[in-house]
Amino acid sequence: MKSPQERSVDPAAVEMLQHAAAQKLPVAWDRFEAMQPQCGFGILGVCCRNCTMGPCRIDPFGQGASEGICGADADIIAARNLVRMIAAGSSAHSDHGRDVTHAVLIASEGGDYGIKDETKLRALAKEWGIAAENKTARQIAHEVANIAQSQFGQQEGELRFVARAPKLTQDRWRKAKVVPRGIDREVVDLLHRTHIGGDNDFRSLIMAGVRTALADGWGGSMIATELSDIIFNSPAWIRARVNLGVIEPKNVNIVVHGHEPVLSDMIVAASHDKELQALARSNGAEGITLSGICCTANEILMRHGIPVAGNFLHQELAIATGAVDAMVVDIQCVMPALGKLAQCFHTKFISTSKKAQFPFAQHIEFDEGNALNIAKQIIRTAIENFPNRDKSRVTVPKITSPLVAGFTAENVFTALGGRYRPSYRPLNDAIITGRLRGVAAVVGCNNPRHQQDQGHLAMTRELLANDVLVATTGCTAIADAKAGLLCPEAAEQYAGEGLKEICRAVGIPPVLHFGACVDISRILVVLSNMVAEGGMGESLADIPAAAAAPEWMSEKAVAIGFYAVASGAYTVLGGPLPVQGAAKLNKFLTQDIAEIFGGKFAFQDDPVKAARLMLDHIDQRREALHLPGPMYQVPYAPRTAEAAVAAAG
Ligand code: SF4
Ligand code: MSK
Repeated sequence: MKSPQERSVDPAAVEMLQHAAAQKLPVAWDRFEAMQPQCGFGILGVCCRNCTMGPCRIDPFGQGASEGICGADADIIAARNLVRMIAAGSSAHSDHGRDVTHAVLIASEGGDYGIKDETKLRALAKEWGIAAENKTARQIAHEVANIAQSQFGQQEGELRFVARAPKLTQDRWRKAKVVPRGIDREVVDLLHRTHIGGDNDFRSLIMAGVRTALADGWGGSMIATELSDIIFNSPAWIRARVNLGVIEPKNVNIVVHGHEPVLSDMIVAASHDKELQALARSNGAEGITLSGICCTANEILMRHGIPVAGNFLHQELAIATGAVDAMVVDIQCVMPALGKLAQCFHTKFISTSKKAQFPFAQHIEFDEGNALNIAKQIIRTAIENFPNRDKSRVTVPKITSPLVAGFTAENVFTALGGRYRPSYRPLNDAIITGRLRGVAAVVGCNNPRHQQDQGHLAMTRELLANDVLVATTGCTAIADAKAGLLCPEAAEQYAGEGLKEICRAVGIPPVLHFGACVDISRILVVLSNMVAEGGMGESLADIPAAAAAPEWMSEKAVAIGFYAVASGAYTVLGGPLPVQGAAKLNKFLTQDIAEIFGGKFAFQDDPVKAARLMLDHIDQRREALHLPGPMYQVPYAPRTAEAAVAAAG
C-alpha cells in the first residue's frame, strides 16, 4: 500500500489521507490498489463486448486470438472502443452546453437568470448575423439561444463556430470531411458506426471520432462557454483561495461539486440572502461558507471568487474533514462513493441533476424555471444540518494558497496591449522575438494511477523555466493553484527570464487559469486570435504551441485530446490512450494523423520528459516560422527539428 506522501504531493491531501486511514475510511486510492492487477486487455484496448457473440479479446502477443468472433481485429476493436469514449465525452460537454442554452432561453423570458454580459451577447449576435438594432437584450438573447439550440439537432451544413478557426485549419477539416454538421448528429453517427457490422475501418472510425470531437470543442463546449458568459457574466481577473483549508469549521459549509454553473451560480446568489445568513447564525454557525470541487468550483471561482476546496481526488477528502454540512452535486466527475462516505458523517449528500442520481443521496431536483427557490432550499437544508455536526470529528487541514483566476480570450492578451490598445500583437511579438519560447495548454484530471498533482506541477514548472506561457483549465488549474503557480509572484520563482519580464510588466501569473473543462474552448479562440493577428503562420498547427493532459482519466479528456489534435495541437498524454494493443491504430494516432491535421498524440508518463517533447515541438514550429531561438538562456536547450525527431525516436 502506498503511503499518503506517495499518493499525493499536496500536503493538505496527505494530512487528510492520514486522517482517513486512521478512521478506516476507504478512498479512491485504496480502491485503486484493491483493483490491482487491472485487466491488461482493457488497458491495451483490445477487449470487445459490442455484441453477445463476445466478449472477445485479442492476444497482443500474437499467440491467441487475432480476431474477434465477427472477424474484428485489434485495430478495429480498439478504434471502436476509443471513439465510443469520444462520443461519451463529447455528449457530456455538449449536454452541459444544452443546459446553459436552456437557461439563456429562460433568462430571455424573464426567469431568475439575468443577462449579465450584454456586450458579449451583442457581439455573438453580430457574429451570428442577428440584427440587434432596436432590440432589447432579452429579445437578442432569445434569438441567440434559439440558434444555439439549433446547433444540437442540425442535420446538414457546418456548426457556426467552425468559422472562428483560421481558414487553413477549416480547409484541412473540409478536405478530411470532418467538419461537424450538428452536435447530436455526430454523436449518433459515431455510435451507429460502432455497432457490430458497422464501420470496420479503423481510419474511418477515427475520422468520425474526430468529427464528433470537433463538434464538442468548436460546438457544445464553445456554446457552454459563450452562453455562460452571457448569463453568468464573463470572468474578470479575480483573487481567491484554494485547498481544503477554505472549509471553515465555524461556518455552515456547503461544497458544490460537478460541472454546470446553472445551479452553482444560483447557489452563490442565494448564499447572500440575509434571511439564510440569519438562519445560519440562529443554528449556531458564524456564517455560510461556500466552496467548490472540480469544474463547478472553477465556474464560480472565475465569476465570483468563491474559494476552491480541491480537484477531483479531493472530493472524498472534503467530506472526511467532518465539517461539510452539505455536498451538493450536479453531474460529471462525481464519485458514487460519496454517498456511503457521507453516511459516516452528518454530511447531507444532495444530488440535483435530472440526469444523475447517486446511492445514499438526498435528491433535490434542480429546475432552471424555479432556480432561486431551489437554491435557497438546498442552502436551508445545509444550515439545518449544521447542529448535527460532531465537532469532535472535525479535522480541517489549515492549508490554503492564494490564486488569481478569470482569464478569457477577451481579457487576457488584450491586456498585454494596454488598456487603450487592446491587441494580441504584444503576445505574438513576444513569441516572434523569442522572449517567450511558446505557449502550452496543460489541462485535465487527477488519476490515482499517478501521484496526485505531481504530473501537472512537474510538467508546468519545466515549461515555465523554459519561457513557455502556460494556459490551464479544470483540475490541472486547481492543482497549479494549490501549489501557488497561479500567483504573479510564481513567475519570480519558476519562470525563465523572458516569461518573468512579461509577467512583471503585465502583472499576470505565469500560468493563466481559463476556467472549467468546457472553457478549453477559450484557448481555441485565443490561438485563433493569435493566427489572425499575424506572424504565427496560417493555421493553428503553425503556432509554437503544444498541449498536454498529464493525469487525465475521463472520456471528456479523450474528446478534448481529439479536438486538440484535429485543431493542430501536438498533444502529450500522461498514460496512453487504450490503443497500445493495436499497432496500426497507435501509429496512426502518434504519427500519420499529423499529415492530415498538423497535430498528433504522444504518450509519456514522465511529466518532465513530456514537457521536453512539447518544447521540442515548440522549437520545431519556431524553426518552421524562421523565428530565432529563445532570447535568454533556457535550461532545456532548443534543438534543431532533426535532433528533436531523433530524440523522439
Ligand atoms: Fe466479438 Fe465482434 Fe461481438 Fe466485438 S462485435 S464482441 S469482436 S463478435
Ligand atoms: S472536473 S473531467 S476530473 S479535469 Fe472538469 Fe477535473 Fe477531469 Fe473532471
